[in-house]
Amino acid sequence: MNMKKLATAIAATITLALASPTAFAAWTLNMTPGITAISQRIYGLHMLMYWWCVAIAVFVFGWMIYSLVAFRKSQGAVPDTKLVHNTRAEIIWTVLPVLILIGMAVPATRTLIETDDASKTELTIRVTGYQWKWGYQYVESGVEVLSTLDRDSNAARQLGSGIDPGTVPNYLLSVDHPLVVPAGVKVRLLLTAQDVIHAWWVPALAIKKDAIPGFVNTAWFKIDTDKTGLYRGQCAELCGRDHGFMPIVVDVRSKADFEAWLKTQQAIQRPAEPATPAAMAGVDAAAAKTG
Ligand SMILES: [Cu+2]
Repeated sequence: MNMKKLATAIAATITLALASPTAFAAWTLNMTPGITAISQRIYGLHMLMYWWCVAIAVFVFGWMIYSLVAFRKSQGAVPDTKLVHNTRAEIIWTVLPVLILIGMAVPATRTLIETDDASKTELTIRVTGYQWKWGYQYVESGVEVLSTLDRDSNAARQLGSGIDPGTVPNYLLSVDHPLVVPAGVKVRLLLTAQDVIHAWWVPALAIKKDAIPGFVNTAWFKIDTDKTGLYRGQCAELCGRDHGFMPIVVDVRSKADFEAWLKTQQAIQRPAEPATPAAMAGVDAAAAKTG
């Protein structure tokens, strides 16, 4: 294929992709800015570093290509065989990258420290990974939710179901009971697992944390008050046969809506009464007898 044909083919491909809205929509190559201040800061860092890399690449490759073309042998260029090193050039190409790296490391470290600061949270949710579903326990109120793949996706995914997955909305990305959380509240997640290692990943929250049996990992988020709605994620640690069928859905509601939901759930679930001292004494006596 000659250069002209190749250029035409590339131009045609780009035009087609841009002209078709579906192809363009599928081109979500970049990460999401997300719905929390931290996720937006991480996105900003990512873009900052991306543009630094672009600038460095343009400079380095630009200079290299210019040198190759301008000083080619056919134009009478003669190599300088006497030059072994140039102290000034070496200082510049050492100091400049060090300054660039420091300029990237300082804001990145600052953000990293903040993502780790799960203090002063107002709500704690224990997230437990199971083969193959998620359990959410609102620690303060005792409300528990089990979140499994939605019925339509589950029916369509069965071998020989005859259902076209294209007809199922949010195929493999919907659940029966989403994780309901309030916006504008600092929420702490305590992540663990019951059987094998899972990972709780929700891009919009910029959270991807391992859920490990016997360990408790911590994460936190505070969602912008204007970002109510549904956000989707998935298990991000290969955890067995149905790893691909344990999605995550976060249902972000206003604080008032969330509290109303929590109250309803509390009424439905009626958490067990705490053990009375008399009952505990009976247990102690039984333990003493057998012990
Ligand atoms: Cu999993």
